[in-house]
Amino acid sequence: MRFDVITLFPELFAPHFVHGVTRRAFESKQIDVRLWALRDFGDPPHSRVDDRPYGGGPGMVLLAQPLERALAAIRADRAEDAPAPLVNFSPAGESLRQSVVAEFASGSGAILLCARYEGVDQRFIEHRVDRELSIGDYVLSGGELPALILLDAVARLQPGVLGDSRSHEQDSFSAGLLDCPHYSRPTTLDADHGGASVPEVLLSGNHAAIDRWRRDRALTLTITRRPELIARARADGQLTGPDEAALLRSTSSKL
Ligand code: 4FV
Repeated sequence: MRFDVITLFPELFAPHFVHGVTRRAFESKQIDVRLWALRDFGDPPHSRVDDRPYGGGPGMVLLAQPLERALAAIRADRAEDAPAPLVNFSPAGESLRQSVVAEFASGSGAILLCARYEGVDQRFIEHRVDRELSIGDYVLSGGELPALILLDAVARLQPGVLGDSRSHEQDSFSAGLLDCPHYSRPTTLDADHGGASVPEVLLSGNHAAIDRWRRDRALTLTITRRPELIARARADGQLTGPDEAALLRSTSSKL
């Protein structure tokens, strides 16, 4: 799949494509990222890409025309029948969730607009942008980090990227729940490190019991920290009888 990124700072991206498990997806071009420097499409004579907001006020706004030129160049270069969606990152967008990531991970890619300054001329958004995504209720200096977050989350879902595909089947949110706790060596920490031991069930080799224990811990943590996720999982029919029993136990134990 191909992602074209419109950005004022293309140099911010490359370091993220050569480290960690996702490197394989980028180097193998499973995720083919093309970077387009918005400055190359600026208004002559000084490649201007922003100007003051009409109506006054602080800051600058990204101009529509340089963005139109960049988009036209990308569409011509992609030359695809089904035009890829143009995505703008903004606090006003729909929240980026694992379900949205999964959509992109099974698609043909997208064009990612990384805004800067106060944002983008609204006419370009209304006329050209297909989808606005938010990574959270805070204001960033630019859309590059949100774009990298989407690319990272999509890359790790590509076949063969995570050593064991169960890894992402079991992750947080793919089951609509927070993840269970994880433990590794040693089975018991020494006293000055708290002396805590690993839950016995994890050493039992009884995988049905281990899966049940992990599911129950994920449910308990989720009902405590993100009860709205439990409501959504229940509404989506993702909770079984034993799940509801575990939730009852965890909520009644708190009473
Ligand atoms: C943002 C967010 C975000 C707003 C103005 C870029 C900045 C600047 N994008 N989730 N939160 N974007 O703060 O996605 O242009």
